[in-house]
Amino acid sequence: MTTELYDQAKASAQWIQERIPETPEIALILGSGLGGLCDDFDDAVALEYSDVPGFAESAVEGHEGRLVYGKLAGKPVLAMQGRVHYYEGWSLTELTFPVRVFGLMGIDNLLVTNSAGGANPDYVPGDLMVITDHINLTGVNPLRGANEDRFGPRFPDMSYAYNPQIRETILSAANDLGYELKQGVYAGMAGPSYETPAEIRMIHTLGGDAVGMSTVPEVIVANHMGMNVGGISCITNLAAGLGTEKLDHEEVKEVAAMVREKFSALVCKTVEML
Ligand code: GMP
Repeated sequence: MTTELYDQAKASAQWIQERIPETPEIALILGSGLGGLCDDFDDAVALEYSDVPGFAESAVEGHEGRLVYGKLAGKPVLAMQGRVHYYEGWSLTELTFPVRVFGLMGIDNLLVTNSAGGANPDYVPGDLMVITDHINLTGVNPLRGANEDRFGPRFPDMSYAYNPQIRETILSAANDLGYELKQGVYAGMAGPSYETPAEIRMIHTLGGDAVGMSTVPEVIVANHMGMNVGGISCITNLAAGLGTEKLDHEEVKEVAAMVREKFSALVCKTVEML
């Protein structure tokens, strides 16, 4: 079963490599509404997920389903324009498959972005947060099952799940652009229901600053393969109980759209400085 996964990921990596001119230095996972960043790519090559062997397609609004190669700030990058989520029904193996493929292609750096609720009462919608660490509250782990040693060890270290150098680079990029960034811990939930106010109080008490339904599985798999990970969250809403409004994905999309340019500029500058 794991041999099969390895062979499938290898075949997918080869399929992609045959269609792009060089090995990307950085893989990007672009969350809700951020896909537009790929419009800035030079020499772009777009591959529909439906064509890429083994890739799953997201049905969530605001998520396109394309893998886009191109030059961003002069560097070869490979971006996932839209991601799939556990709550859509995909298995964690399916969901993290692209990260396996990126690792086998020899891409060393992964930059993940997402939309998240602010569980830290100091956060407001529109804030950008560098992810310093995460808390896996999904109750599941993508590495469950027999380990494939060619991907990584049975018990991977997660002490530096978010690479400190990449975090510094993101902070420097923000500084250059004159942006203020929050730094905090991302709490990953399975979803799709938003949290209750009691859950948000728990998450904040446990050390979570932002809360979302993505990222954690991909970051675990990337660490398993020894990749360096950086993460940025766009705070799209006050988490449950911190505001008076009900939570709504329309609001999440609206705020993500409002921050899109700033977010894109930060990702672009980070890529340039990495
Ligand atoms: O609006 C739902 C989508 O945005 C999901 O894909 C989540 O990852 C993310 N999201 C935005 N705000 C929140 C929030 O307050 N809680 C959680 N769990 N996810 C959120």
